[in-house]
This record gives sequence, C-alpha cells and structure tokens, in this order.
Amino acid sequence: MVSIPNSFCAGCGHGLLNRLIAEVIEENGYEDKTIITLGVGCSCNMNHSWNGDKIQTAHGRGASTATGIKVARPDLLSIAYQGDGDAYVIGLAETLNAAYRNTNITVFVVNNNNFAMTGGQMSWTTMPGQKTTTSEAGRDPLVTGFPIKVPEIVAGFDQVAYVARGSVHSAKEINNLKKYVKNAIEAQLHNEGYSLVEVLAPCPTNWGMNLEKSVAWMEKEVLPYYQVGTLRERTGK
Ligand SMILES: Cc1ncc(C[n+]2csc(CCOP(=O)(O)OP(=O)(O)O)c2C)c(N)n1
Ligand code: SF4
Ligand SMILES: [Mg+2]
Repeated sequence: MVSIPNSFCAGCGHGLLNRLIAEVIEENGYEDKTIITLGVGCSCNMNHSWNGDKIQTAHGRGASTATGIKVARPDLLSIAYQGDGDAYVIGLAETLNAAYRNTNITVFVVNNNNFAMTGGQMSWTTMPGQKTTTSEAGRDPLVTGFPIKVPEIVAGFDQVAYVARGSVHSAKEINNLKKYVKNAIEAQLHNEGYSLVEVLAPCPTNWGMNLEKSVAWMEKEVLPYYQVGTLRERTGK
C-alpha cells in the first residue's frame, strides 16, 4: 500500500508510521476496505505514496470525517491520520469528542513537537525551552503552558477501547509501535470502540538538526516527558 520513494524529508518519522499502518492493514486483508483521512500538515505528503483510499480533510477535522465514514460504511476500516497541530490544537474538540463518544474509529497522531508543514511554529506539544519560529528564545511554559498530553486525557475516559504512545526513534520502539498499531486497528475491527496511538517522531528539517542529533534530542528531552507505552489496554480482546 506504500510506494517508495515517498515525499517526506530525509529522516522524517512519518514514513515509518505509514509503513507500519500499511503492514497491519495488509495482514488483516483490509487493503480494499480501508479509508484514511489525511490531516492538514505533513500528513498530506502521504497523498504521494499511499496507494489505498484516502480523503484530504479540513485542518483538524480528521476524527469528524472518519466518524462520518464509519457511520455511512460501518463495514470499512476508518482511520484518521493526523499531526499534533492538527489533532491537538486546531482539532482538539473533534479529537476529544470522538474519544468521548467512543466512536469506533482509529486515530494516529504524529507528534513532532511543532507545526512542521508551515515552517516550524510552536505547537501545544513543543517542549519547554524548544526554539521554534514562534518561540525564538525557547518555549517558556510559564507563559504558554506545558506540552499537552492528549493520550493521557483520553485514557481517562472510561469507555475508550485502546490508547498508546509509541516512538520511531529506535529499532526497539519501532517494534513496539507495530504492536500498538496492530491493537489500535484490531480494536476497531472487533467493534471495541475508539482507539488512539500517538507517535513521537523526528522532524529534522524544522528542528534544524541531522537525524543523529534529532534522535539524541528526543532521548534527552522528549521521551522522559512523553513516556511511551500502553495507556489503556484493550478489554474486549
Ligand atoms: C484552517 C487552517 N488553519 C491553518 C492552516 C495552516 N496550516 C497548515 S499545516 C499546519 C500545521 C500542521 O501541523 P501538524 O498537524 O503538527 O502537522 P505536521 O506538519 O507537523 O506533521 C497549519 C497551521 C490551514 N491549512 N488551515
Ligand atoms: S518538515 Fe518535518 S514533518 Fe514535514 S516532511 Fe519534513 S521532516 Fe517530516
Ligand atoms: Mg506536527
């Protein structure tokens, strides 16, 4: 379902997640029964390499569009693929409402700590001290708030089916992420309800670092704050 080469920058985390999602869809035999809604952001670049059915949504409305698809065609696998700015800033209401209703959709959010596509502005996931084009001296959380943890909020809703946070910064975590992606998709296929997987990912272009430095920065700054693992286990398995 994924053709190579893709059009993400070298070292970008999006492509790795695209591949894992495609693998799980194929393993379940859903290549021709899946619609992905692409968020506004670097997610759009999937347009060039994703061979399955897809819809470009309005900014932040991935969960709403995926909900509409699922209501009209409950036989299809409905996936929202978004960035942190898309799902957690402009689309926070849509993201939380879908989770709160326990809509039977699957949401993947690439958290690269910035609005990447528009040139690297501060997002609600930008780390304390992180320099972006709109926090040139480094983010001051006492002025702009601490980075938001949406998966932890959603995992606190009693009814959701599955929530996890993974990362693509190491081979070990890519292997773990495959399990999170599989659980999230299979939760929907078993009609268990809403599933969310956040994925920590490097954006070397806007971070102004090569991939090696990006991974080191993630290990030092991002992973201690955004801890990876399952936040809500499936109960309907
Ligand atoms: C309604 C609206 N507001 C703002 C924009 C500009 N815009 C396009 S992409 C984007 C940021 C996307 O950031 P994120 O969701 O984190 O995705 P990334 O590019 O980092 O993967 C913004 C603000 C837009 N296209 N539409
Ligand atoms: S700008 Fe960042 S998120 Fe966008 S494709 Fe390039 S590395 Fe990936
Ligand atoms: Mg982003």
